[in-house]
Amino acid sequence: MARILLTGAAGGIGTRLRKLLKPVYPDLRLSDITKPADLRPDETFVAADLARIDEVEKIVDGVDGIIHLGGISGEAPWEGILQSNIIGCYNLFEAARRKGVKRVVFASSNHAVGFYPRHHHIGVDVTVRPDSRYGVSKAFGEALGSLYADKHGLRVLCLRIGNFGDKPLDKRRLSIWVKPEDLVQLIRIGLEHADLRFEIFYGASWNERAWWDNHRAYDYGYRPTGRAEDYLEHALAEQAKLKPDPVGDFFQGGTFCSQEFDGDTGRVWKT
Ligand code: 15L
Repeated sequence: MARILLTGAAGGIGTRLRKLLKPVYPDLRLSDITKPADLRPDETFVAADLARIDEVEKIVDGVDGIIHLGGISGEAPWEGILQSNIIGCYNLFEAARRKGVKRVVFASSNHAVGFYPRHHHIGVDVTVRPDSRYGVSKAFGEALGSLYADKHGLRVLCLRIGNFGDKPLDKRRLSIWVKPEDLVQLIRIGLEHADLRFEIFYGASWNERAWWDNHRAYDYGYRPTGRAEDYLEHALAEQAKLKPDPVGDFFQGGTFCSQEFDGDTGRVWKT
């Protein structure tokens, strides 16, 4: 893999990943709508608005693989999600096809399936159950990836990222935490593994309380190094500071489920 494009390079995950990816892919092109504040002289940055296909074609031109983190990274009003995550994601896959890019790693999210209750253990073969407009945009991106893989031969890996960071932030995150170095491992499978055509993996470390069956990632050689239980005390202490959230605490997606919730709790409890 010679030249790699990282979209969303100025965002939370992108800022951290840039530093971990540069030694692996020295010819790394960074993009975002605004320049990262901490851009170093040895980094290459090209600004682009994902909602404009002409700009997306420019950043995609000449790259072998794309790590697509770009877009809005949480729940937001529809217009923003539509422009950045729906139109932006379409533009990314379509520009990749037009420019002959070989591989795309798409940053999906656990929020594509956030309305599964926590007592359900799910794989990647379940029906999507988004918990937000943001989650719907991630399910859309996975569907686009599948289409471009089947119809145009693009190799695509969708990563349903849990919670990225140095340690699990609370009880929920003990089940979904992903250590930055483990996310890099997963991305490298997407960009380099010879057998990969289209897959969805969970972007999670070795979490004993996981709600997800991530065996497909392990089949491709994934060996996470982060262990959530090592941070149990910290996570439970942080949890104790939070107010109870009957809807959010029941479902995998947490506050993304309880936000704007005016559904039928009696019915959802039975799911
Ligand atoms: C996500 O998809 C978000 O991008 C991130 O900000 C967190 O909210 C994370 O999920 C999570 O579920 O903790």
